[in-house]
Amino acid sequence: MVSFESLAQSVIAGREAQVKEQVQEMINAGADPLDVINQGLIAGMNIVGPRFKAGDMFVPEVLMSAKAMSAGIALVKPLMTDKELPSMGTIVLGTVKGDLHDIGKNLVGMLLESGGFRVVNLGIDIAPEAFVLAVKEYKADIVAMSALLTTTMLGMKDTIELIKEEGLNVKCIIGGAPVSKDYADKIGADGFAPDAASAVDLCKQLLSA
Ligand code: B12
Repeated sequence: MVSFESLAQSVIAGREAQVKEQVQEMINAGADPLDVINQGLIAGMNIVGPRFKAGDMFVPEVLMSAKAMSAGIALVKPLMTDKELPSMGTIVLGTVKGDLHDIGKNLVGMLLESGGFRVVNLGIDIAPEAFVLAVKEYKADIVAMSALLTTTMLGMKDTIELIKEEGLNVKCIIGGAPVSKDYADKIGADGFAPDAASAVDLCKQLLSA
């Protein structure tokens, strides 16, 4: 059987076809789906995150790795019960109202997923009411909002206000090029992260606190 180390390397290299082949081979050989995920697929992404943060890997490469990892997970997922699927918590993710930028948000989503979180990606142009509905429906632990325009950043404040008004027990984090730690503090967000790898650390920190 192909080794977990070799599967992890295929994820790091972003070779989707090879990842699928190796995962299928492991499934056929009777490997434990959870081991395939943790020791192969996620182990690979665990190398990608820090490399990206350190500037040794760039956005297109990270996207390819994340896509390869997701393709592998899609193959093993049907073999597992919901109970077995590793989950660090549920995160509702979206780009705020009026904003159509989603490259960074999707990268954040992929790294969070590879970090073991269940991610509900609502997409772009998400109104505060839609965030609130999703938090209730998916019993989210964290709401993660992205904005790339100075004009749409205000949507984050509106969403946090509505969440507080509704009395929901959920952490709110924000990110995107025009957003800062100062802005997060100002609007009462629980956290800010400058990039996708830091977003994973931030969520782990918030949920372990
Ligand atoms: C690609 C792009 C587009 C694409 C978007 C395609 C898509 N599917 O996303 C298109 C062409 C559609 C577009 C449209 C527009 N754009 Co545009 N766009 C960009 C561009 C060049 C890159 C953005 C990007 O993808 N970066 C790469 C990703 C990986 O980085 P990122 O988004 O910052 O995400 C990282 C972090 O911020 C963080 N992060 C992101 N989200 C989150 C969320 C959380 C919770 C956390 C913790 C972290 C986090 O992690 C990510 C990964 O490390 C930027 C310029 C720039 N350099 O930022 C302009 C830019 C954002 N756009 C701009 C503008 C003005 C527009 C338009 C208004 C242009 C127009 N006149 O039509 C429209 C607006 C459309 C709309 N309503 O949203 C301006 C914004 C100016 C401002 N300050 O408001 C910018 C800065 C360009 C500029 N210098 O003028 N755009």
